[in-house]
Amino acid sequence: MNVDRKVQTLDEFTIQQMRDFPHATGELASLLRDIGLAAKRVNVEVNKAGLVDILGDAGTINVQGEDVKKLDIYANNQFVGVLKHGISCAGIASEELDDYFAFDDPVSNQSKYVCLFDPLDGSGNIDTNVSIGTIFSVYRRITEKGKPVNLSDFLQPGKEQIAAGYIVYGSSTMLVYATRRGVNGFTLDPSIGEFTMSHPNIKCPEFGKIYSVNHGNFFQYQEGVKGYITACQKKDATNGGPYTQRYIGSMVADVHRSLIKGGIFMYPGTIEKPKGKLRLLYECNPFAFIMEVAGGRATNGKDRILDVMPEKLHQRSPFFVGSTGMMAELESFL
Ligand code: P6P
Repeated sequence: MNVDRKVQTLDEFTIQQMRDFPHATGELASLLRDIGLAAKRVNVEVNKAGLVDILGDAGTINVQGEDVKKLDIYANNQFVGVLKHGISCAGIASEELDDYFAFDDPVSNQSKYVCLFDPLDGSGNIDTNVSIGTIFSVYRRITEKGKPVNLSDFLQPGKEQIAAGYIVYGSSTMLVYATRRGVNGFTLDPSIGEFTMSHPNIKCPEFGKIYSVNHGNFFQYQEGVKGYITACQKKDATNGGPYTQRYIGSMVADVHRSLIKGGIFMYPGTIEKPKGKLRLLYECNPFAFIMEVAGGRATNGKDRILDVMPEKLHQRSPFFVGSTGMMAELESFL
């Protein structure tokens, strides 16, 4: 009797990982399942955001009698909620929270991991129906188990990440998850309400023909960045130019495209914001980890992003990420 599966769900994938690595405690598998559950709940609200706007004048109480919260606060609460009541995470840091949040209960204090989140990146794009996303990063705690986590558990360099991923709420809803063993993409199948493996073992092409940057800041960029952007617009660009420019203004969508099709995404520092806009810990590091596992690269214009030693939870960093060939091209200008 053939019982081979045609399509593997996220849960089946995590169980398979536990079968393949019997010594694993299953905490990371459980963490990924928790994230998948929260992502499905957020997806429901994101998909009806427009409706809520239409119904918004019904007041601040929704049909379930709950306060209608801002969507990114709602998203934050979903991810914090599943992790606080799970078995794998001792605490989280979030773009929506000023400080880290140690769960500090007997079970959580014994958990192995901490998570950092941007629960709903690009939420300003919701009212124009542009893709938005959740970004997450997982580290092993470095402080002693049995006690609450502290800031040092969160201020680890990106190269210490155990796993990272994102959910893109777009034309379809996709969860992309990376460990050192590889990057896998799961697309939400609404007919069964499960994320199902759709993009196994994602690799970033060595070259692409799409560069992604906010041209509006062009005259504020350093000379090398301006030089590279100009080179992308010329026929003699390394991979046969001129390249196409695509910039959605939603990091998850722009970097996801660069990962799948090849390309380069840049959020450089500017005269007004020398450190750029993107956050190191829960935007740059997770995407740098994912991209490197997939064969790409990520820097801050000088150093490998994953080597940067963080000093503050919400510190910003210039960010360049994408195909190795295009990153090399860029660096020849910096
Ligand atoms: P700008 C969204 O607000 C965000 O944080 C990222 O998702 C996106 O890449 C960036 O800001 C866009 O910023 O300054 O180009 O509008």
